[in-house]
Amino acid sequence: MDTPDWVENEELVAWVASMARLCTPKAIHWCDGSDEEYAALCEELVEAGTFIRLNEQKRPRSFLARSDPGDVARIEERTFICSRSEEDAGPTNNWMDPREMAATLKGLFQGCMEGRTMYVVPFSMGPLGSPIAQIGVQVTDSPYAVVSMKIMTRMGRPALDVLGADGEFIPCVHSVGAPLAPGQEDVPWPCNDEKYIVHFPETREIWSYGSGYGGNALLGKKCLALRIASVMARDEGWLAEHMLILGVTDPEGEKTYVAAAFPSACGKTNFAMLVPPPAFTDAGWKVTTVGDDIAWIKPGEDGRLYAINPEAGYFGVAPGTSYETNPNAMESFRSDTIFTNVALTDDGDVWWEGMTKEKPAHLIDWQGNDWTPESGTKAAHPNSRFTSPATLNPALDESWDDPQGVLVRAFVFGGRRAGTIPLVVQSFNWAYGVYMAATMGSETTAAAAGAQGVVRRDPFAMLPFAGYHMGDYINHWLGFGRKLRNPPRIFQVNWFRRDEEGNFLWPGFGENMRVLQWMVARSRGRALGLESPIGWMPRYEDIDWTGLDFSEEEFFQCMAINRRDWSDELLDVEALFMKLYNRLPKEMEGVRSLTTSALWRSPTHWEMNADPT
Ligand code: TSX
Ligand code: MN
Repeated sequence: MDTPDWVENEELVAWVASMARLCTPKAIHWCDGSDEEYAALCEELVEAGTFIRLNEQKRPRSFLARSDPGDVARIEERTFICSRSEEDAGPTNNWMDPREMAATLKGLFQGCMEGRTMYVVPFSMGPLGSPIAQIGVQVTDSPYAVVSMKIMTRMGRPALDVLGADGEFIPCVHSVGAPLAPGQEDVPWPCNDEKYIVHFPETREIWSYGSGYGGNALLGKKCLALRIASVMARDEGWLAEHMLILGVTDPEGEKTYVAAAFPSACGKTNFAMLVPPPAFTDAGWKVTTVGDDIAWIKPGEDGRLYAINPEAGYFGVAPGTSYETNPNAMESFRSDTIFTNVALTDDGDVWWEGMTKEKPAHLIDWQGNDWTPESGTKAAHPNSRFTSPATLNPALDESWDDPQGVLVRAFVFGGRRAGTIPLVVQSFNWAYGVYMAATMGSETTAAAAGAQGVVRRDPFAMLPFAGYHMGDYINHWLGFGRKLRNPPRIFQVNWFRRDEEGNFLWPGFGENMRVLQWMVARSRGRALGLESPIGWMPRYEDIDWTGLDFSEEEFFQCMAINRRDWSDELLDVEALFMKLYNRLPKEMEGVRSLTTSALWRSPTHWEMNADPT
């Protein structure tokens, strides 16, 4: 159990020793993050039956893992924010008294790694040595978590070198909660029915018990980079956001970076890796990926905003990903990838719903059973994932690993809405933009023709990820904007509007480039927009339609502001504001009431799009 000589941080050594006393593992393994270590751990996972090695020709150095069927997703009901005051966690988080929770955890973790190895996983969230990055150290008894952290973060000795002898790290404790008695045989996916995902925002600690899956087990991602980092960002004056970051290069070579927040099931990874339509690519337009899920954003000396992607890989939803919807993602997992809960083909490759038009005649499904198209079940779990390195993405931005970050000129907030919300609107100013973000939401996909699902409000797409009161979160954004010089422009988009028959009005995917182009031009003060009751909107002639047959009529359908729909919308927003009322900044109700009155006095241009009533 010797500590390697390259570990010089005494505080870390002491913490690891105390965790070992608590969890009583049979061995301690300090991860150096080398490729040899990764390969050896993968081999051990194959021998343990957790991993199936995929066809080396088709999917080099790649593996399939099948989780326990009861451990397939994040579990919001078991996620806790344990701030000293319940009020600080807010009405949208589960809270428990930190002392009570500490006692519970102590009981759970006592001896929880018996018979297993405790891995010590140092990692950097963000480019090594970046002033925006943070160092974390996860102890875990899951080798699956270790190899996933190797792909998703800058893991191992280089992170410890940045930490140095007296740097600070965020401690992350993880156990699958499945101790092994002497001689007891292990299972392929150890976990525990009792699960706890716990955050202590004041002491900046993370404790996760009982799950080996995704955000529950890879503690650098949702737990550190969003829940704990959002608290640090509030206290220190920066932003930790559930946002992708992309770069748009125009034919002159001028580059503009955009950060965008979408709730789940809106195709965030697809947008982060967007392939422009042929007419744009031919003209010299390019979209490059900095990140697909999380952005850490700090004001620079110049009063402008610089963003890094704290991650180093993609933990993406597999179903629906194809060469049609996202060729760059398809390339990113051509090799060196861990697939979880997808289907296995007869030639040792992977498959999921939506990957190809034709279903394979035979598969092994995500639970290990024989599957044919007649089975009537999903071959891959709907939340099945690929864990692939960012460096394999052909569209990776050249500055993705730049410690300084990239200059952000626009924020985009999107949702999946069948009605009401136009294709694109630019907010009048920062406060209106914060209102757009605070009120964004997605509809439950009740796909029946014309039927509209229930809108689930998801402020900033951060509802499951804010480490403190959502009202304070909105207030932090307002105060943050006041300190900026030439702040990023803020936009709202909706690729998912439908007609009465339930057909999508907008072709989406690569065609979103046309909307992106207008937003980029607006952010640089170049394109025109017309005033509407809800913000600035492009006219038909303000969008570049080269190579797409899309009529003015069709465009108006995507852009229409229907007064009855918006009256309903503004009332629905009131319900959200009631929930947050005691910490909601006054500006939010102000924007809501100004919009309510503006709706009935809109400029004439929009009358032709609006319902006349
Ligand atoms: O990811 C999506 N994006 C963003 C892409 C950059 N999806 C996939 C669903 C989300 C998980 C979309 N689906 C998008 C979109 O912009 N738009 C739609 C809706 C849609 C689906 C199919 C068609 C058009 C729109 N067209 C045909 O099927 C031919
Ligand atoms: Mn996410």
